[in-house]
Amino acid sequence: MKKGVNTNDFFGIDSLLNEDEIQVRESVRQWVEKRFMPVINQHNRDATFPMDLVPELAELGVFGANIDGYDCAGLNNVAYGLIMQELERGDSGLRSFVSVQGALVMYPILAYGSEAQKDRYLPKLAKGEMIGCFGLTEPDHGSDPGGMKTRAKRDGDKWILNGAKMWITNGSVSDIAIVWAKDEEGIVRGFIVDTKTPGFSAPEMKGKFSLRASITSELVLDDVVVPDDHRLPNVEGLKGPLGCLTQARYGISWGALGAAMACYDSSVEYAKTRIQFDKPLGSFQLVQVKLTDMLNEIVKGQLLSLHLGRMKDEGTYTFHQVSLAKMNNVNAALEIARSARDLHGANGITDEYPVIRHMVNLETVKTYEGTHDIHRLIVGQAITGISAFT
Ligand code: TGC
Ligand code: FAD
Repeated sequence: MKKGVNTNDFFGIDSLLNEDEIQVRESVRQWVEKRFMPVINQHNRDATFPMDLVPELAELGVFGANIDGYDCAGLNNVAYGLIMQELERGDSGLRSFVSVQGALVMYPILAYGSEAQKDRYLPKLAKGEMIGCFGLTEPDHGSDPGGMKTRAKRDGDKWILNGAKMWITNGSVSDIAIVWAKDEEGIVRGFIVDTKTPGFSAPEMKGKFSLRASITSELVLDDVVVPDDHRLPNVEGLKGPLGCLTQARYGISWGALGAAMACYDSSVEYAKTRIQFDKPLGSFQLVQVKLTDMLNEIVKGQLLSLHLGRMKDEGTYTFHQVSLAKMNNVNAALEIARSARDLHGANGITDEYPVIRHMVNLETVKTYEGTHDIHRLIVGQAITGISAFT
């Protein structure tokens, strides 16, 4: 048998990364391997998130890693993407925890908040001393957040919030919630809600078969009084929350590749060691084709996200391009995970191997942050100039 080539970097993509980017990737990869992998299976079985690791994640600098100042790491967007990749190589729930904190809680405060709000919240969120969640989706409004029923009624220098949010990552472990609500004129506004405020509750949602190592909650707002200085002053309209989603979707395009790589690596190892018909599985043409298809999609996805990251750093990317990358890479990762599950035979349904966990996680990743079909329609709108939604 001839020795295989290095398929970890089949297209020499490392040559397009600088030393800092590679170093960040390696340090996060090592942390995930050493600190997260030994505990993930138990957390996945118990449907819990390892909250005890939050201080170490903060120490690694992963919360709001692409933000300058406010005790954040100030990395470029490619290094940030590589962090997402390595976290999701561990588990989509781990990447979710970090992307919600950075892209959906810190980003809106940075982009739409007052200086006082930035000074008050961002350093604590960066250090993991405060955890946040993002409440956009409602029981009756998922893909169409513009139809939200949650209301914010002005009362002097205060607002009174009423409504319900659903499927909110980290809702019941959060200190603050970024809540999106319509005012009396129907204008969408963002609020930083202290989760200890009377009338606010966040019951945990149970029974998930996917993203088990991630806390998902409802948010119930029953006459929650929020001071006006907790409103995000520099944005109004649906483009506020949608602008945050662009940040998170960018990270997911990288993250999904991490999950795909974990499935691919496990498949290569399995194909070399599992013997059937007196030969390793990897000697059969059909198995080689499966491995080739996996690697093919990983390489294409890496190049897509890398170019997108460079454009993001230059400030030239569009949200339509982000939709295409999220849509493509998550779909490819899910197909890779399904193929890997098949290749592992019966072993593929146990948590002795990571593939079934990644496979079911990726069903969520394909749905949240805009479903696959919603992203196809966002790109379709860019192509035709016609919205499929109105
Ligand atoms: P539409 O008229 O298209 O847009 C309203 C305004 O927003 C602008 N816009 C965006 N801006 C920035 N980034 C984006 N991605 C944007 N998409 C649209 C748009 O230009 C317009 O601006 P303006 O100035 O003209 O007012 O609004 P629509 O109601 O027709 O929207 C339809 C649609 C489908 C695009 C949108 O609502 C959508 O993306 N739906 C999917 C919902 C979604 O992704 N929800 C995610 C919830 S958060 C979550 O899942 C967290 S998961 C946890 C984790 O990440 O780990
Ligand atoms: P629906 O909108 O009801 O869609 C159902 C199906 O119909 C999908 O296949 C969809 O593609 C299709 N569909 C809908 N509209 C159209 C159309 N116009 N044309 C064609 N097909 C269409 N949300 C938050 O705000 N914050 C969070 O932190 C968060 N975390 C989440 C964590 C998990 C584990 C999950 C599962 C979800 C989370 N979400 C969160 C919610 C997520 O963003 C929504 O589930 C997602 O936007 C889809 O909404 P929906 O589930 O209501 O599906």
